[in-house]
Amino acid sequence: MTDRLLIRIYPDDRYEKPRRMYEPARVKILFVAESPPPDPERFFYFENVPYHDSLFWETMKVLYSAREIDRGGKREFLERFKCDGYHLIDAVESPLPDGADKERAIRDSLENLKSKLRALRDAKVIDDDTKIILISKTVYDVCVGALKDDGFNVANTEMIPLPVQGHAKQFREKLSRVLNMTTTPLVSIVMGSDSDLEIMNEAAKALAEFGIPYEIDITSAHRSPARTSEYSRGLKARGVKVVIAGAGGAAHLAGVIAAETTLPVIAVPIPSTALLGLDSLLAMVQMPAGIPVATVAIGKPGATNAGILAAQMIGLYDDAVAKKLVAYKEKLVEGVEAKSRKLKEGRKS
Ligand code: RP5
Repeated sequence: MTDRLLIRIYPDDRYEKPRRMYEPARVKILFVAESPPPDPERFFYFENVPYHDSLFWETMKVLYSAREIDRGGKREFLERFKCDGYHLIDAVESPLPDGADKERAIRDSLENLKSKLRALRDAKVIDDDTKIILISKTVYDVCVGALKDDGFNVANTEMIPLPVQGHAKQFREKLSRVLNMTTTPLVSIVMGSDSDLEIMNEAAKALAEFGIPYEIDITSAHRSPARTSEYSRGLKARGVKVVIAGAGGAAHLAGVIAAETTLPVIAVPIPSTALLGLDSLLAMVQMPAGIPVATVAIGKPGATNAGILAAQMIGLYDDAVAKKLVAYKEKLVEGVEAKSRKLKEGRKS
């Protein structure tokens, strides 16, 4: 259904291909930007772009509390963007030439944008819960009233500027405000270094599967002890319910956080040294009596389980998450049954 829809929405297949790679099954937040850039390789999501992608990176900074940007990690951010149910379309389908009258172009293409959004709604890619965030003053000015009148859930109460020409800070502040109104993170995923990100992303993916808002950040128990302490002390007041902490080597991050908060802390040992995570596992699991951390397996399976375990904690009071957990277990059963059938059929032939 979505494939058919994309072909209709993005008739120019230069844009369709990169966008299709990052099309989530269900969109939680749909960003509407101005228009695709002239060169399809410079598309907002497209990973091989070393420059002219400030909209992408400034958005990532807000969504994932990423402070320092590692451009080499773009694919990871893109994957997470998709997994978490974010998507972006443009108000104008084709690139605008330099000096074009943007306002007029967006106005002329408004009916087209509305029919795209209706098609997404009919295909259940977006629904009443999907928040639409309009990026750039022109898009906001032209579209806000028209989309609201059509029953779309526009989240902006003010325009958000494009993060160019000195507006990056204002972009981040305004986008954060809109997002904070819509989602408060319930789980904090923290890690000692950006080299842990690939593994810790698995926890993020698991949380996204259960529709649980999370934040993700880097803080180190030994390299930035004051920052770690401040971060840990502020968690509860910000509404976070569970912490997932990943670290490699001596790996005291989870223990240090647990010392500073009464929130449950789940520790993920990262295989980042010559001891392949056994060092971190033992450090984490051997917390002395009084400061527990719930330690999971080394590496990606552990990170996935940390996400599921956090979901189970949230599911104790959140019925929607509890239902998703039941459905998840049923899917596991079905998966085993399908494998069993396949095995038996293979042996017959
Ligand atoms: C730990 O040291 C981090 O959690 C990471 O696993 C390991 C190596 O960090 P980098 O040297 O890659 O920054 O604190």
